[in-house]
Amino acid sequence: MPLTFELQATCPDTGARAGLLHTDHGTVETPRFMPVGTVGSVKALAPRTLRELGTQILLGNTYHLALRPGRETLRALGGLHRFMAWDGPILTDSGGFQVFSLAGRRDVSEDGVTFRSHLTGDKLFFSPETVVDAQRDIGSDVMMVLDELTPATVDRAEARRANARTVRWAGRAFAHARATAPHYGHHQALFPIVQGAVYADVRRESAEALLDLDAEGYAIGGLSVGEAAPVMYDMVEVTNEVLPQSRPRYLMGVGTPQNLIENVARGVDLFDCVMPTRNARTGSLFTTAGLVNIKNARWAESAEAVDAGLDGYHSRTFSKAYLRHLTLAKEPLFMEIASAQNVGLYLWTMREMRAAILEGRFPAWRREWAGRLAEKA
Ligand code: PRF
Repeated sequence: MPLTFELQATCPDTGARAGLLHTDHGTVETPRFMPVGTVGSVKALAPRTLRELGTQILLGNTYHLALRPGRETLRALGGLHRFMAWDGPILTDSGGFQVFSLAGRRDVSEDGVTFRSHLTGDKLFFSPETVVDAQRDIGSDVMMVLDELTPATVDRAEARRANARTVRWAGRAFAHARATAPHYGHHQALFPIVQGAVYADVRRESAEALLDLDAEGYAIGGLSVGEAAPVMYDMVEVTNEVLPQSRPRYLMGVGTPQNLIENVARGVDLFDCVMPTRNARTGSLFTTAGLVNIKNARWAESAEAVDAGLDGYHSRTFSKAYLRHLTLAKEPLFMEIASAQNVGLYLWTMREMRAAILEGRFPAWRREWAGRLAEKA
């Protein structure tokens, strides 16, 4: 079945929306955060835990999965859902962002990108077409087109040039996806990616050009790459003025809980970010009481729960002193508890926003929480 998006409510005072995204692996309530499972695992969290935390859709990375375990292995084992034992929806990033982060190890032409594997040093080639083929082997419910990333500092001419190529590549990706079939019996949607750096006119031009594809959803890329947060918010706003109300909008690789709130207020439905899992591994916790550095001596004898404001097992069961001890002792269990806390907090934030939008009290919720979540506990 094609991917469909059902708009349930819109906030009369902001651009916030609540909706349902129907996929062959189940329905996703939006707005939603997608935990990042780059290589087919959300670090330290088993699928059962992810479900308990409220995960409804996960993200995987084509670049990493194509390198290891490789497309043939995934194909032989029936795709990523079966391989990682996650039966909910999966969205895969195209590899564009990863390849463009390989400074000095890549060569871009109109055809595609040549790069060296960060694992073996082997020379590899990604094109708009091969990246669709790889995502067919992975079997993600939502595939992303290959895009050309630019640094935050590019000038307008370079942003226009790179975006024009991203738009041409999206056309090729859609033509290829329409000419190929999924391997595993479920539908695979393909989302194009709006680029345009920090230039409102290039962003508008990008979104308008991609409308012709009549895609099942649209992504916004090239943000949260070093620009100031208000600039990101402005770019999301101008982009969402052009994108259709009737399609889901996914803001790639964003951000802090405060960034999520501000972008939901501007009409974004889906997010992913490594921040909750990455910060967990350095002892930086997101909690309903604000930011906590669990290594701080302040918590040495704290019997308080990791986060009494959440109702998850990991957040309620263990004390801050115990988690601090595990972190300093580098005990693997600290990764599980801290990751469950941070992913749990992100999912809680999204659920709270969704409920507030459905109940017509999103502006009040935003006033109460946006600052609170960003303060030091
Ligand atoms: N493009 C792709 N993946 C991404 C991004 C992008 O622009 C970003 C930018 N924040 C994160 N992940 N393909």
